[in-house]
Amino acid sequence: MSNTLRCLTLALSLPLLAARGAAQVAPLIANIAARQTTSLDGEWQAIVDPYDVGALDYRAQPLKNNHAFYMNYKPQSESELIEYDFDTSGQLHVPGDWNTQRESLLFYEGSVWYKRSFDYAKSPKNRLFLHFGACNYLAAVYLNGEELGEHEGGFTPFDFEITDRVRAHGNFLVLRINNSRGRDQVPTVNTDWWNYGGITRPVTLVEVPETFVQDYFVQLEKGSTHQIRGWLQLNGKQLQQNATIRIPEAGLSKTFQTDSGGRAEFSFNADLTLWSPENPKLYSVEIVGETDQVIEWIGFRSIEVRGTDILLNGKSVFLRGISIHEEAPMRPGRAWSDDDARTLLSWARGLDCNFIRLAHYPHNESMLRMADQMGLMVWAEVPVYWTIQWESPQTLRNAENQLNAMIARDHNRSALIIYSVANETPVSDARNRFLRQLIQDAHSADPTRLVSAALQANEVVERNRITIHIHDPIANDLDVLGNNEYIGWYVRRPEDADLIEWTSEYSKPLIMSEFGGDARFGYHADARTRWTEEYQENLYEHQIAMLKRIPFLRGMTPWILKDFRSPRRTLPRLEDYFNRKGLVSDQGEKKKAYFVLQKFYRELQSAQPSK
Ligand code: GCB
Repeated sequence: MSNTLRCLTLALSLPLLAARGAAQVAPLIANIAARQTTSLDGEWQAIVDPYDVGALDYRAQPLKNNHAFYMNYKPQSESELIEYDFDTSGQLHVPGDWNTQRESLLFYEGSVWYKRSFDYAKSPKNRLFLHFGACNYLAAVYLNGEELGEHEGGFTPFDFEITDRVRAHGNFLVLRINNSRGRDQVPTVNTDWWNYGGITRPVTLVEVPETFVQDYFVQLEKGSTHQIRGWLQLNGKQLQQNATIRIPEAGLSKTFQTDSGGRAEFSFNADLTLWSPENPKLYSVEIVGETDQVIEWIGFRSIEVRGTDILLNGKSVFLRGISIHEEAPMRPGRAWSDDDARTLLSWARGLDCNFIRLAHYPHNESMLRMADQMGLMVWAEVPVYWTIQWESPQTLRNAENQLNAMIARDHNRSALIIYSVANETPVSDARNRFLRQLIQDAHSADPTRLVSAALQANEVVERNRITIHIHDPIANDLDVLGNNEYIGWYVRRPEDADLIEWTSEYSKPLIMSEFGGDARFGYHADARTRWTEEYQENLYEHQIAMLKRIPFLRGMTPWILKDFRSPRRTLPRLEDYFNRKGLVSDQGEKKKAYFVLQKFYRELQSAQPSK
């Protein structure tokens, strides 16, 4: 696939697409739920196309005529040869992965074409955008037989402006989604989660005034609990305007002038009730221009690091966390809805968590908004996982795009405190350079959050003493260190945790970002028998005893809340293509280890409520 075709959500890519004559790539529009929207969710026609015959001819050249599926062409006579038909090819629900909608697609990796028609009566003065929550992995988008552009990356939103292309009647929108894995992609070919393909998040038409509030950042200044600092960005022709930030409940109304680029930066004092897990206070914030206004719920809190401490609103906090994959709680497939988020996060709340790790890629926006409401601090991450192609500039650009899109979508969520740029990546010069660039990107896109990565420390055995020493060339660049370890599962016995000492070269907080072991719910035997609930329970007991002894530990996100599908997990009856490290089963049944962790978190909570 040519790079020049890729619809990147950064302004960087604009000239490339313009050169190809594709539609203008639109910058991300913040908070689309607060705009005038029309949902395009529902049943879409779908053609499964493993050989890409809808895009390429038999010489592998791009099809340009009515044989290309995006033309949605119907034969004009009995004799005309057209070898595709959306109307009789079956349907897939959007949003949703295709894997769990048809049995034949469970393991499918390749292309699927989606089509739906719509009418749209747009106000002549307004502009119209087509917004996708996420499509995994590569999406080529066509409207009324013309290409709008492409987007790479399975977990971030993107949109196209279709103001001049939409018709009042009979629009047809076609997408080719391809979820083939590739070495140079992000993630790369090897992961431990299901490669769900499809239009996995909602599709929305967003109508806005000619000049509209495109994005804004309204947060407390780094280190402050009373100074709001931020910016707003207009998009359109009337870029110089008066713009007002209003927080009625806090008695605030501040007016600014946007510059010729449509931007205003601001800083002002505010007397606010701070957001925290104990009191997840959100304010209605109005961003009002002369031509448009958006209302948003925003919480205000500060998050900082001092020595080995993490300070929330100036006070030391221990992050009682759990890792979560974006899988639906009580049905197969990707999670995407408010209900999915509510159920997953209430399981975390039930454990007495104040923190969640949204692994290993940006989760849907509902998860972040629900975390804001439920008072769960969030670690969000990009799928820079295991063995990325560190030497490839294109791979780096792709990872940067995904990181920037995640930050752009979620930078007003008070729950979000940590951006993680990588998971278990093998140390090398090229990897260090790659990750340092991402760390720098995250800090400059949003200086208020902490940046971390899940590292892997090695053990040293010296005369009966086992030490695990935190050392990594990128550690100095991070605000918070993450570390994954599997003592008692992949290495050693659970009891060996009792003998292990942890040391660190850095005066920085550590989050144990993973530990755990597999258990099949309902399988019982003694604690030495692998795959039983007793084995997992025993492992958690020894882990917790060890973690309590790490002086610089400031949080943990055990692996993982719920069993999740993984193609790596082939063992019949025990795995059946599921990673079974969940504290609850894929059916929501709680395993014994769930209660061990819950007990520990309850003790921590009652020992020091703000900890
Ligand atoms: C890890 C990975 C995680 C896996 C887990 C496991 O270290 O970060 O994605 O699922 O181990 O279960 O092996």
